[in-house]
Amino acid sequence: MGEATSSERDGDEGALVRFRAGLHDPRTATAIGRLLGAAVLICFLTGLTSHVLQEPPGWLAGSLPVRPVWFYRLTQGVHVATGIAAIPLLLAKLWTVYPRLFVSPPVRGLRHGVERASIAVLVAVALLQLFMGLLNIMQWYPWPFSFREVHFALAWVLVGSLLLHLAVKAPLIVAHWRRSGPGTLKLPAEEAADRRALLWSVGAAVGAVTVVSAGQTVTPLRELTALAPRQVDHGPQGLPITKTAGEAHVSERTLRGWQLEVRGPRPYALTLEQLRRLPRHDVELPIACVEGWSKSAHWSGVRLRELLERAEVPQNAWLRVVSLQHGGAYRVMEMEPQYARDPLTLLALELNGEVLDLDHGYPARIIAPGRPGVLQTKWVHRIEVL
Ligand code: HEM
Ligand SMILES: Nc1nc2c(c(=O)[nH]1)N[C@H]1C(S)=C(S)[C@@H](COP(=O)(O)O)O[C@H]1N2
Ligand SMILES: [Mo]
Repeated sequence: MGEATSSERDGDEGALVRFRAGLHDPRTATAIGRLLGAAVLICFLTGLTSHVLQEPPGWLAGSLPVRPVWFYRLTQGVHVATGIAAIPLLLAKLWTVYPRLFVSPPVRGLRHGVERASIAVLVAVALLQLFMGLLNIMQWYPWPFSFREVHFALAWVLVGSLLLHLAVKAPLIVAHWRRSGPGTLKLPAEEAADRRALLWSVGAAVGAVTVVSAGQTVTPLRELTALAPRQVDHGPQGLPITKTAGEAHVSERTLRGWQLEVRGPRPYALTLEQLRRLPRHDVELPIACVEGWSKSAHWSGVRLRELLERAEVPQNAWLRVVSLQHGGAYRVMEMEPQYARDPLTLLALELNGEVLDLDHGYPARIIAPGRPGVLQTKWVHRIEVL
């Protein structure tokens, strides 16, 4: 990037875009770019965490963390909050560099060509990733493909093209650090004021989008959640609902004659009455949805490990938990032994002091520490050993 401080320096480019240098100066682009880069990195790492917790590769599954109980609540809350904050950063970054995006001739040689191509990919993928993520947490699925798979693939393309971009810019970055300590490249006063105003506006925009959305997971901010897709106080028993019983086609009628089946070396089935007579345990655990909302709640029920011991299921067994729901991506969930054997993992019968609402998974649902909400299966019907 050159050091144009006036709109006229680049000739025909200047005629196309008469910009004020303070708003488009390379240092402004760099300052915003650093924040954006950090946000993308945080999104990438927390995103990978989400991926691994939901679909761990075999070699890792046995060592997924059970503590702290709010592990996924934190990582996915940070993922979505950082992703939202990245949107104004990306727009500001594009604003500071857009005169550079339309230089002519578009390609001046091999190196320049590679640079242009990497930037084109970077910009396109970053825009797609951020807006698709945003639509997803707004519960809008206008596309026919799996959000998760595409979002996962784009994450690698995004990080790859970002690294390529930094590699192409490396000589400039190095030169910048060699040549100038902070403040040596002084802008004229008026342009410096433009630059400060821009940075303050970007900061304010990032702060604003964060404050109006973070309340979906940071409970003290919940009064401010004007834009959050989830109001964490809405919903029966003080907890939001992702999929209602109606949507899952679970009703009093489909539940008639319900029994919990536990399959193992000594399989058995229990009616709800029998289940209620087993020793009760109380835990305080959050539901942390992949879509970024989360809330802690008080659960009461039977320890999963006691149900397993009754069926003489071995300590190191992997489980499959099956819901009464017909079809749907979350009907069946697998559980590694460290969760199955944890004293906090319950087959919950009560939520916040009341019998589970039908929408929260009546008669029985799984609640386990540290796991994504999608794995907290509702309307549990059968537990199998893998
Ligand atoms: C810097 C850009 C981003 C990167 C690199 C990124 C990366 C990832 C990755 C790798 C996953 C795991 C996908 C999987 O389980 O296979 C993920 C999940 C997710 N991301 Fe992002 N993400 C970014 C931005 C966003 C934004 C802006 C939002 C929303 C505002 C968002 C929302 C989500 C959601 C809701 C999930 C969970 C999907 C699911 O399991 O159903 N992401 N992200
Ligand atoms: N059977 C079944 N269980 C399910 C789901 C579902 O669609 N079907 N949704 C999951 C998701 S995505 C979340 S975040 C939690 C939400 O639990 P809640 O609706 O009780 O708040 O339930 C999980 N359990
Ligand atoms: Mo969820």
